[in-house]
Amino acid sequence: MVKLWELFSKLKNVMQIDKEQIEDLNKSGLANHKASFDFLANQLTKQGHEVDGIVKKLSQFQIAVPSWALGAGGTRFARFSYQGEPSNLNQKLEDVGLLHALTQTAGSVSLHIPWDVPEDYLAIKELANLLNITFDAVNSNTFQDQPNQKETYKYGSLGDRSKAAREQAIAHNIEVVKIGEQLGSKALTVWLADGASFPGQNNFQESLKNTENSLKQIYDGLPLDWKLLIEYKPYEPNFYSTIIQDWGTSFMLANACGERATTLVDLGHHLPNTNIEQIVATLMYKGRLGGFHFNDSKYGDDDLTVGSIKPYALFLIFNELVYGMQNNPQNPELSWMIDASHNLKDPLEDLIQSLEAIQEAYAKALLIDQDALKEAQKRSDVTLCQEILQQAYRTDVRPLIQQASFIAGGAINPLEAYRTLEVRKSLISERGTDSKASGL
Ligand SMILES: [Mn+2]
Repeated sequence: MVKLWELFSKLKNVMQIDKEQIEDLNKSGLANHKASFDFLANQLTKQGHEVDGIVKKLSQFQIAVPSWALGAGGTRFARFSYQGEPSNLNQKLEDVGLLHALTQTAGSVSLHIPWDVPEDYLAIKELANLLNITFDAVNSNTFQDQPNQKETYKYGSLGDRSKAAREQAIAHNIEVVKIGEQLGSKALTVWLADGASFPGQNNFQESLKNTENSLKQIYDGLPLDWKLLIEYKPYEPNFYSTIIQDWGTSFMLANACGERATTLVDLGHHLPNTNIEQIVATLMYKGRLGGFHFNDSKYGDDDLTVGSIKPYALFLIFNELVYGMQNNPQNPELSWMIDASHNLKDPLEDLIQSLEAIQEAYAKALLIDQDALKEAQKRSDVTLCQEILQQAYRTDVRPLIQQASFIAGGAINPLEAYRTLEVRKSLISERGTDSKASGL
């Protein structure tokens, strides 16, 4: 009895945006929205598109928010905190709940262990339920040492030459899976910092062999309805070599593990000008694209707001994703996640912008006339091929996204609603000016 009462009192204090508040806000912009939506829907219908189907796909598209992106990030030089940051797991879920209430597209959270180990599983699940969010992939952490940890990860973890360090890292991953199981997650994401900063530091073949063997042991410990997502990255924190440096290495390791092991593409984890859309196509063709980390970058793993630097590249990537979802039934259902860091902007505003950019790229990709493109390709009409892609890209699809949010009960303009409701001000008065989010 005591337990139930405690839970109730905890839930009573949850920061939430009511449906009525959003409905009220939507009233003022509704006439304008309706006019632009009807105009666009009319044009698209004339072009042969099924507008209702597109809007439905957009409202079904859910993106996981990473628990580590709700506070201010930092650079290797400094971290400037953002006021009202969530300082515990409950508050992180509240933040995702706020994003979801406004956008109706942030329906899940991706946790990082050990930063987000729940103290009370029942209470956390109740809170997630109340906020209408689920738990997406759980992330392990073997790139930093934790207090009282026996072996160090300074020189590596799953691929380290020390057997004891490898065993500790494997055990940690299995532990993360157990935590995720209790929350209803269905995937484990492994990103390794393992590598070398100087030539001669590591034996490449030994490192790869150790990593492969460790991943196989983790894979063998996965529940049968779970996926293993293997992330790759060319450099950083190591600057000479990284063991899982590219999609090919990840793909090879996934193959060595088994069918439910897949590759995770993080947009920032490529050398400049890499053709990411082609990587997406290759992996989907082979049925091995398991997940996606959205962000944007100018130079490296900059973790900037999605769509802020290269929106056309994002559109081309979505073209391959849409094609793959329609033509590659051998590929598993994808885990969609944001992996960004916010140093200047309000993290929640930044995430609203990212969610919108993802929806925008997806909507534009859905508008590509695939039949016409195939026909133009057959005739090698290169000019027309480009025109067909750009016809879709140049369409202002925002009314479609607004409609998807509106019919699902979200705000027509989430960012404006966030500001009108003064959400950050409420968060600051609730949590204070110097709260700090755990994580990077
Ligand atoms: Mn990532």
